[in-house]
Amino acid sequence: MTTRSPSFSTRAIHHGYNPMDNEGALTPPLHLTSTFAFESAEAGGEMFAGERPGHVYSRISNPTLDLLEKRIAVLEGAEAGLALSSGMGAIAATLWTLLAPGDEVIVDKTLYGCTFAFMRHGLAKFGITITHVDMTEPQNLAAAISEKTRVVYFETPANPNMRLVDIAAVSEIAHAGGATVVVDNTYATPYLTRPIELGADIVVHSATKYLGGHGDVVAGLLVGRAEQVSQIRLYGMKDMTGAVMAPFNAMLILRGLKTLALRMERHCANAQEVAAMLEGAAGVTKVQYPGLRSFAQHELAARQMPGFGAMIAFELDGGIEAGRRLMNRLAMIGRAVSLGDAESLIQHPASMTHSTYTAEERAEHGISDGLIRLSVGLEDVADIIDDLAQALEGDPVRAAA
Ligand code: 3LM
Repeated sequence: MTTRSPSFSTRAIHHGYNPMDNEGALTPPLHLTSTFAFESAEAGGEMFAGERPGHVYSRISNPTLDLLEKRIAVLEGAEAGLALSSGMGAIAATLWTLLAPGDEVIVDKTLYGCTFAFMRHGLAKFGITITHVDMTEPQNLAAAISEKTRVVYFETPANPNMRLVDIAAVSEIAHAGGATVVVDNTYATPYLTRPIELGADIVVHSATKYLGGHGDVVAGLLVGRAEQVSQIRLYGMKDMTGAVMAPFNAMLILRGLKTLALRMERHCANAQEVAAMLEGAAGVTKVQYPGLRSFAQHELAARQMPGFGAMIAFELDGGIEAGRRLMNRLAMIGRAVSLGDAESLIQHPASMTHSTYTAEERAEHGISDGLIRLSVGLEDVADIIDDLAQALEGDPVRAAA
């Protein structure tokens, strides 16, 4: 008998569930209930007082969510997990829990548009200072951190320009300054990066993306130390945001997680080929993909990620006008925001996902107006490349055939 602990894909399928606990049902039951009956009035009171375990109300906990929370925690190498209504729900519940007026949060230069807006127009309104630092150079954080800094927050790779942050180096500096490190791991997924193992404290996800993987659900997850996750559950989620995940959505994410490893392998392989094709295509002036040797942080990518993900940012000669023409000529790749679906999706950050930034803010935060973002899907890579090639006009693939 082996004593080796189960590997990633096995845990993604089995962790935390035994069919024999549920009449042999192979698939975990869906607990569609808002509330839970108490055995007695005293038992209910004890549950509210935190003196007796059990479920009380589905805004606080639910058995279907509980399984998903255990599963994401084990996949991320964390003590505990929490399921929320959306990625933004996870981010808001975390930051409302950790921050108070007068505190500072230091964030990387580039963030997903709504996260940027939440900080700049939400948190800032309540007396929290938001300081943007270029964390691609960890020493910049060392220079900026102060006794007011409660949280250090970043995405790696960052949405939409693919900047990477060295999680271990930044976490060390943040901890020396007494700050909590929160990482948005949506782009990488725990299959490619596990920030907790590199020193981060809390990981947040838009589970809408790769974790769900099928474009049919909006959902969020977070993981961290049990005590911190419990605080976020009982304060940030229960009282401050109410952003709990619906049980049915938890089922969809549990189903998505079962194939996460398989899907990420194919996503990465497809994206590597698409990035190489774009880099060699006439009219493409810049391709940002961590798996390319030309990528400025390729060395860090190779060290921090066993695969390079499936998000590509690129620019065309002719700027956004050329970008719009390209998008409009695509026959198979979908013109849509979101990412991580089976379908390849393309969008223009400046006018779509990152339109929450003003033009000046985009320039300051490294989001160029000509940037096009491609989420490489799971279709046959030859078909993805064909569609891009015909839309780029030169059509080298078909011409060569
Ligand atoms: C998008 N992103 O197309 P939800 N963190 C990251 C994200 O990319 C997102 C969230 C958090 C996109 C959504 S834009 C209108 C559509 C890195 C979402 C927020 O709340 O689950 O959408 O996650 O880039």
